[in-house]
Amino acid sequence: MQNNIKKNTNEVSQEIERVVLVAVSEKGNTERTMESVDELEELAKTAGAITVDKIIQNRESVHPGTYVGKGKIEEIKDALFVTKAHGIITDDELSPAQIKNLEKELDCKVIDRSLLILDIFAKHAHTAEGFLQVELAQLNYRVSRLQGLGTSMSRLGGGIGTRGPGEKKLETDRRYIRNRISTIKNELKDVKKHRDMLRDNRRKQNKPIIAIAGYTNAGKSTLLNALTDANVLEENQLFATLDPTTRVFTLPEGKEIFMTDTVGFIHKLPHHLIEAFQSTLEEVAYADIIIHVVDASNPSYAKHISVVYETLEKLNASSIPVITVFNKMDKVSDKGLELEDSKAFEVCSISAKEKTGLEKLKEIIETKLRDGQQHIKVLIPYDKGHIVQNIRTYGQLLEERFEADGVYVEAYLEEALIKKYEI
Ligand SMILES: Nc1nc2c(ncn2[C@@H]2O[C@H](COP(=O)(O)OP(=O)(O)OP(=O)(O)O)[C@@H](O)[C@H]2O)c(=O)[nH]1
Ligand SMILES: [Mg+2]
Repeated sequence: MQNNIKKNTNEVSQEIERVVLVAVSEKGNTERTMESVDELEELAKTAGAITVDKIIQNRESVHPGTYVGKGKIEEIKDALFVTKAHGIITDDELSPAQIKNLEKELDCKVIDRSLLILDIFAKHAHTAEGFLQVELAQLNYRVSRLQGLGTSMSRLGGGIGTRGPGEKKLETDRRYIRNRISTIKNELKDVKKHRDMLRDNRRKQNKPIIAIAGYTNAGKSTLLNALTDANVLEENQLFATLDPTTRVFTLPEGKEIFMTDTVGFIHKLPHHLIEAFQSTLEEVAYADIIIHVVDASNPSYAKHISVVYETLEKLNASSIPVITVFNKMDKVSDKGLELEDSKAFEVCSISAKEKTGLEKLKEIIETKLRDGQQHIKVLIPYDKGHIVQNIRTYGQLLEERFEADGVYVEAYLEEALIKKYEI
């Protein structure tokens, strides 16, 4: 990102990193590769770099030694010369040998998609847990690439790939890294314990938990803010949210639920990040319902939907019922757009920003939470007051009226409880 920071007395001049994006389109899948490169450009922008050229090579498979073939390397050299770029960013994760060879051939900084995403995570981490998780992912990425990477890491001097949590300079010494990895893993065990405890406390409150999940930048935080006064950062940036935020939300009929905003998913999410962010990402696996937010104005939304389901599967969350919410409808010009998701039990269209379609969404949530519950209208004698209390806790109390012979209750309650209380 911004390197060569020169401090004058009252001015900081920053040189924006200029990058050439490089991708390999395997087996002629050009359209998909172009979408992926467009996304890579968004990632580079979020990291603070400007894309000055994009070079795509069609190949049967990536070159094992240099990612692209010989002829393409010459083309990249020319592009670097003409555009005065500082380096290249590849659309796939590179092996240590590929990085080393490309650096040697091109004599410039070589960043891959994973390192770029790690860099954005480092930039956006705000909490102790976020810092630890990002640092762990970065160190694991580094330790697997230390051989031959020494020159690269020391030569970078700054910019993408060198940012560490808390602006700490990342070390490249192998022993230091190994020690640090085990320290962080221990610290993360405590963090996980704390997170488990918070989750248990929430469970004890018997409020259903709804996780808002989806592709990065789909509008998850905007939706949480629209429904509650969570005040979560919403930004036109990828991975603005790294730490889950949970808020209590009251549905129109009075039932209280927990809503959790989670970290976004992306195509080719680096496996180091999935491992390091396990405890954050798995919040979604503990939900009763997942609200899957889709940016319907993004031409690649169908691809995003499949990435989200693949990621949910990796997180063991694929059996949780999903409501798919097509968001940013205010930006969709084609009103006849077929918005479908066969894996969701219900879909709806909204604009989180303009707060439209939210009533329908709330109705869908209420209906789903009533699954397996029956509508009851009963009079409960005063000496069985505890039953009313339990209906309040375990069911959905719609009306409660104190009459001469007892409490009149209208509610939704599970059949098993109706039998148990003989009501
Ligand atoms: N036009 C329009 N923009 C929206 C809508 N919802 C969200 N946005 C914008 O989309 C951008 C991303 O929104 P966020 O809520 O930060 O998205 P997110 O899914 O939380 O993203 P990450 O946390 O980065 O994964 C912001 O600039 C929002 O203002 C919408 O309904 N319409
Ligand atoms: Mg967010």
